[in-house]
Amino acid sequence: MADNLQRSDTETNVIRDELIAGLTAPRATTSPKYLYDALGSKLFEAICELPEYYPTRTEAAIFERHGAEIASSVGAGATLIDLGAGNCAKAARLFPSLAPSQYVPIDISADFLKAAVAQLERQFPDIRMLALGMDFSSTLDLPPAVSDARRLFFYPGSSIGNFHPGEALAFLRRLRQADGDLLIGVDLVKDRAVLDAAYDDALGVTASFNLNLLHHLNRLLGADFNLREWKHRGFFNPELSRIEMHLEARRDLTVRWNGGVRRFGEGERIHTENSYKYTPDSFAGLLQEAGFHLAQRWTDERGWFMVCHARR
Ligand code: AVJ
Repeated sequence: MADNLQRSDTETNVIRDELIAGLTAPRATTSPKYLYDALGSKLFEAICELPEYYPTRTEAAIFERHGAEIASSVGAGATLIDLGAGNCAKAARLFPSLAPSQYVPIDISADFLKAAVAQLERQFPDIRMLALGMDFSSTLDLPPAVSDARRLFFYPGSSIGNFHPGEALAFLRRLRQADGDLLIGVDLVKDRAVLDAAYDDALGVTASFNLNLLHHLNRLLGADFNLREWKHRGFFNPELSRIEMHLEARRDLTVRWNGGVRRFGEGERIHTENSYKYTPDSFAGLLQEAGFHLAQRWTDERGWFMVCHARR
């Protein structure tokens, strides 16, 4: 996602300050966005292929099975705004049924988007396309080239789960204020063993994904994290209805970076990600609180994942 970016000195300093503040806090934390350097993005793609990681394929099955109903609920001719589009593959599978008039993929890395869009423009010459490289979590100011046709924000993959519920509510409100309807994928609360396995798989790909964060921090901060001194933890916290990922120190150790140092005791953790899980009702409540009207929702037979269409 973010590694082929040219950053200004100011951006680099903001990143450093944010990371150092998190790492030196009494309970060390880092934002999940730092999991996605070039290798991290590839490891996430590998996670989506794991037998234990059900969200991606469960959501795809819902779109496959209910595609016609979803299309008739949403209606043709919308401006489809794809939040965190990546390789644009999820949205592209919906083009034949959704028939958007314009497609606007947004991601932090515009370079990556542009290649995907060039390909899609040849495949779907009737759909106007506009790739935007921006951080949509900080702004939704869309350029005038985004058409005034009815807007549909597309936010699949349960990415909403990375936000604390309060932040998720604020984000949904901003989408609504940006004049959009919403098609969103949300992961649901389920048997704890299923959740634990999805974030701590037998092959250790999720462990690698989490530990790779330390390589990324070493590059961003000039730090000396030794990956062999850290252990992946990924588990469901039922009180807070979220998966938590942490990196845990295997022994007492010291980490140094340009201009700083932190000691970690054995067993001490860096909290690297939350992934909130909703019930159909708790998520419907959140949509309603944000001012949306739930038009329709679809789940798989096991009730593991939900896709919602909400109107403003
Ligand atoms: C990309 C945030 C939806 O929370 O399931 C997968 C990221 N982390 N395995 C998720 C993730 C560990 C994923 N999201």
